[in-house]
Amino acid sequence: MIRYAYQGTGFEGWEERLQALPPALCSALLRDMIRIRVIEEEIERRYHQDQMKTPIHLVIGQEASSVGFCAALTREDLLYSGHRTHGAYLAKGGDLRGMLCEMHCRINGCAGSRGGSMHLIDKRAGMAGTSAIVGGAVPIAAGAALSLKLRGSDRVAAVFLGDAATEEGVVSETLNFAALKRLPMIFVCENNFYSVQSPLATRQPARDLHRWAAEHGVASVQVDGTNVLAAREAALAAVERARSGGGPSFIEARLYRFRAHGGAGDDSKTGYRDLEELHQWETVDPIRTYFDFLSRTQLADDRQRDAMYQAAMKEVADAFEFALASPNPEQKDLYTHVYSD
Ligand SMILES: Cc1ncc(C[n+]2csc(CCOP(=O)(O)OP(=O)(O)O)c2C)c(N)n1
Repeated sequence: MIRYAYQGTGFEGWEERLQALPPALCSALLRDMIRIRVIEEEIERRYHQDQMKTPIHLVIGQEASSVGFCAALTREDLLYSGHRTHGAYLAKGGDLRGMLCEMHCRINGCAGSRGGSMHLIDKRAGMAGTSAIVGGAVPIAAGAALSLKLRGSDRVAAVFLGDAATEEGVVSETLNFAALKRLPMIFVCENNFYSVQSPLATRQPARDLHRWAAEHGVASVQVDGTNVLAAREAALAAVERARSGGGPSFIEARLYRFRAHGGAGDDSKTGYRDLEELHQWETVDPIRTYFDFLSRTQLADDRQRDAMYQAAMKEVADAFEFALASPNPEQKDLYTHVYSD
């Protein structure tokens, strides 16, 4: 069976760069990852109660990528994502109550209760939209980047995509177009090695995705997607390139999803991936490795971490209560936002 091993080196050699960062930023990165994990675990715990009227794609295991990349964006920058939306939406500043209302198909849903988990949007936070069509958000982000460029804005448009999205023709076309027009755009490719239950090696010839992207004329790098600081650093360089007119960037973040492709729980027992592989990646859990690193360098301790978990648990409990107390959409609004001629 094919195995995708973790090939990074953790936080080895990162001490100096960490010391150069404001301590408040270092702990905010931890807090934001913990918050996403707690929200995701609570969604997972409640999913079988069948109150949520939506498929879900949990981001547990991939939090360093969501948080690290979004840490380099401002609220005004635009972010798009594919079906695995929760991490990007939350890290960009999306409203949790709006997200949970959306997932329960109640009024106050962030997409007007019409989209569910795969169509989260929060314009106030620059979370510009998500698409369930693999690769579908990518050309839309390019359109936004083109518009920003034509208007002389210094904002950037970024898009999260999975490894499977690189198999969609439109993603090649978009890389080509973005390079040609030097768009202020960032492709964040979260390479977790699987498309549902198909490993990368059964779908693509052996190659590094960032090298493939580079062949389109887009500045490309590969980063350890379990390392929140590495993700942030790569994103900062890409944002700087985009804002200064240097054109698009492609970042391949190698990481792992700890749960099933969709739904609650793990689906590894169906045999498409090796449990040993999952266990190896669990040893580099992005939250634990970062916390260990912060505590080694005296920047966080158990008490602070526990307080972060407590605060997130309280927030998510309140938000669930709000969503469940919200009424269903009204029949009279059925055709609002629906276009027909
Ligand atoms: C165009 C298209 N083809 C197939 C699907 C079915 N589908 C939904 S998610 C998914 C896997 C996507 O894998 P990847 O892009 O690597 O993201 P990940 O789920 O690993 O985060 C597939 C094939 C789809 N939604 N859209």
